[in-house]
Amino acid sequence: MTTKAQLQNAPSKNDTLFARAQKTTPGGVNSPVRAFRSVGGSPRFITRAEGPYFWDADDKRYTDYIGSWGPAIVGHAHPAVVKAVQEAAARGLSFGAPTEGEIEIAEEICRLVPSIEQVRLVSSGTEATMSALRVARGATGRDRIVKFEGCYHGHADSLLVKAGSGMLTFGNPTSAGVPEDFVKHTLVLDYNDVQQLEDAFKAMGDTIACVIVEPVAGNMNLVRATPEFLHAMRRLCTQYGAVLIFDEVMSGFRVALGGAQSLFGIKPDMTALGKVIGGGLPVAAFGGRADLMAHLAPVGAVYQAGTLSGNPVAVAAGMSTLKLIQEPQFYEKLSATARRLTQGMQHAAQEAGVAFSADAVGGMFGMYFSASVPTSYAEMMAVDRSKFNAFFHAMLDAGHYFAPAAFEAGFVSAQHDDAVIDATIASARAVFATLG
Ligand code: KE4
Repeated sequence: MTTKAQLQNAPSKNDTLFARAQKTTPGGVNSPVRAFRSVGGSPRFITRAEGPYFWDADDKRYTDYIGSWGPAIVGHAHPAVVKAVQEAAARGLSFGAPTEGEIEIAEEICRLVPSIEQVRLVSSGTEATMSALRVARGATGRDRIVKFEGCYHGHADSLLVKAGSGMLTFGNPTSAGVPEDFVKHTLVLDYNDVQQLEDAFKAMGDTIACVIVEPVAGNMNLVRATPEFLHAMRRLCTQYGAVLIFDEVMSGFRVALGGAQSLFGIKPDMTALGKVIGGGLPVAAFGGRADLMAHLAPVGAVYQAGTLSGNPVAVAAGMSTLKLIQEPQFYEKLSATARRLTQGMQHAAQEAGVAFSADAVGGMFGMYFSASVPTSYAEMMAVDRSKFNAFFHAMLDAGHYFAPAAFEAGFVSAQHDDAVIDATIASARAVFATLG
C-alpha cells in the first residue's frame, strides 16, 4: 500500500517521461522552447486538451495560454474540427495528388487576405518564409534580404542571423552549422527604427531582394510595430523594387480576420501564414502578388515542393477552423478576452507594487516585468527575467500555463470565457503579492 508520504515523494510522471525522452531525443523535446530551459524545471507532458484547458501526465489541469503557439484559436478539441479531421482521415490520410480541399482553402485564404492573389500550401511556417524569400530573390534577381533583430521567421539558414557589429554590416549566424556564406546577404536592422531602414535603402536599396518583418512581433514577446515603421517599409520597397514580405505565421488570423496587414491598411507583396490556418495540424502557406507567385515551379524557375503540402486531413482541420473564426463577433470577443486578461494582470501587479506591464493585439498578448510596455528589442532585453521565471513557476503550480520563456507571446482562445480569465487573475494576484 503506497503511503501519502511515498506518493508525495514519488517522482512526477512528467519527470519520469522527461528523463526517458532525453534518452532518444535531444533535450527530450521536438522543439527547443518546450524544454523549459529558459525557466528551469521539467516540461509538462500533455496527455489531453479540451477548450481552454490541457492536462499533464500527472493529470493536473492547466489553463492553457500557449494554444500550441497560436493554432488553438477556437479552443482545443473543438467538436467541429475533430469531426472534420475524423471524416477526412476516414477517406485516406495523404495522396500526393491534388484534392478539392486544397482549392477550397486557397480560395478562402485569397478571399480573407486580399493581398494574396495566389497561394501555395506548405507544412510549416519555416517552409513558408523560406520559400517566400526564394521567390523574392528569384523574381528580383537580387541576393540581399533585410530582417529585424528580435523577429523570428523559422529556422531556414539565411534567417538564423543576428545583427552584425556595425549598423549596416551583414549578419552573423545565431546557430552553429550555418556557414558565414549563408548569411552574408542578410542585413539585420532594429525593429521600429525608421531612420536605419531609410539609411539602408539609401545605401543599397537597389540590391535588396526583400524585407521580411513580423508586422506584430511575437517572438521577442509581443512588440507592436509602429505604423510609421511599416508604412516607411512599404514606401521604400516600392521605391526600390524590393519585395515586402509580411511574416504573419503568428499574427495571421490571430490579431484580426485579415491579419495585421488589415489593421495597418498595408498591402505587402507576399505574406507567410501558418498556425491558425492548420487549426493545430501542419498547414502553412505563402502567397501574394500573382506576378511574383508565377515564378514558382512548375510555372516558373523557382523550385519549391513538399510531400505533405496541402495534406487533406490537415487542410480539413484548417478549413474547419477558418469557418469558425468567421462567426459573428469572433474577434471582438477574442480581443476583449485578451484585454480582460492583460488589464486584470496589470491591476493585480499594481496592487502588489510589482513593476509589470502587458499588452494585447487581437487574441495574442504580451506580459513584461518592466514598468512600461517595451517598444523595441533593446527595451525588451531589459525586462526582469528572474521575476518572470518566478511568476511562471508560481502560476504553473496554480494551474495556469504561460509560455515557458520571457520572450514569447501568449494566446487566448474563443473558449477562454470570463470565468476562466478571472480565475487566472485571482491566482496572479496571489502570486504578485509574493513578488512585490
Ligand atoms: P514553424 O516552422 O515553427 O511552423 O514556424 C516558424 C515561424 C515563422 N514565423 C513566425 C512569426 C513564427 O512565430 C514562427 C514560429 N513560432 C514559434 C513561437 N515562438 C513556434 C514555437 C516553436 O518554435 O516551438
